[in-house]
Amino acid sequence: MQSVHELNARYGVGHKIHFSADLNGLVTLEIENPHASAKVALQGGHVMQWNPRHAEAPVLWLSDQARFVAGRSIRGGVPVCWPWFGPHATDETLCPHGFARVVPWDVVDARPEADNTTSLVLKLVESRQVEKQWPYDCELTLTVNIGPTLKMALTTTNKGHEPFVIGEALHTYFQVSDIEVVRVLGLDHTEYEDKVEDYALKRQSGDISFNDEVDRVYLNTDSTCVLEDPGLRRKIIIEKSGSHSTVVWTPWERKAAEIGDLGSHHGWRHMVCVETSNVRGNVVTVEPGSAHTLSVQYSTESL
Ligand code: TA6
Repeated sequence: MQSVHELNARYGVGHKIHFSADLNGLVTLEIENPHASAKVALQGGHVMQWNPRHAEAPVLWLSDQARFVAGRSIRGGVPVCWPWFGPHATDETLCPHGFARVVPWDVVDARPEADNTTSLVLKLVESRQVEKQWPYDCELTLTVNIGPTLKMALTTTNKGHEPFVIGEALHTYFQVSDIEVVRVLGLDHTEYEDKVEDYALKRQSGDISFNDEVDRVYLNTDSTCVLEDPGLRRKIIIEKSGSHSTVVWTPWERKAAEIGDLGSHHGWRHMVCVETSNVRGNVVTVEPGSAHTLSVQYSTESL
């Protein structure tokens, strides 16, 4: 008897691109194709879920305490941090990690591809709220391809006459069996700033494992990272371009309790963030009339 998993993989479900609005008016886009299913919130251009049919467990972690409220960031999936990372340089009243993840985005394109994947192009909607925080003639788009891999490209276009500097990250929450059994490979010998120790500058030795809060900004690295999870018998491969920083984060128990929406039943144990980014010493200057793209591809393999 074939499993549902095998039946789906064999017959697929055709293509579905379905928009719906919840009671708060937040618009969600559900995607089904023979390779994968996904869920995207238009607010923030926020990919919340990606479930390739070959995977035994979701690849992205979404908190069961995530709040779907206009103007609030959704805990989990792939929050888009832009045009700054961390606290604003001068105004602490502004949203940490920038406003992109908490403002409306619009659909530029959503279509099935010949290879049975689904492509989306989303664009941040210009508004007074955005202009007040970011007084530049600028466009931000996110191109997403949903299939056996998840591909994302965040493009900043400077349509004005003066350069500007951006900090940015795809702040991705990956689903793991348990934070204490996973390792992150690919950053050996890489310099990093340790936010747990007041940004002390250190160098990575070997693979990254976790037994307490980790909040590290790995600098000047374009390395592919691999998240190995023996508990789920899988590895997640994180290939990037246009990115020179990688942030690795687990809040651990105390910080998770402070943050408050990291999931019931120790939800923090089942996630780790590996964030493709340009932050701290790797922020990007976008010259007038030019565009900059940060891209990433997630794929999974059995361990
Ligand atoms: O990327 C790690 C980090 O900067 C942590 O310091 C923590 O603040 C996390 O992001 C979550 O930030 P958020 O604003 O989404 O709660």
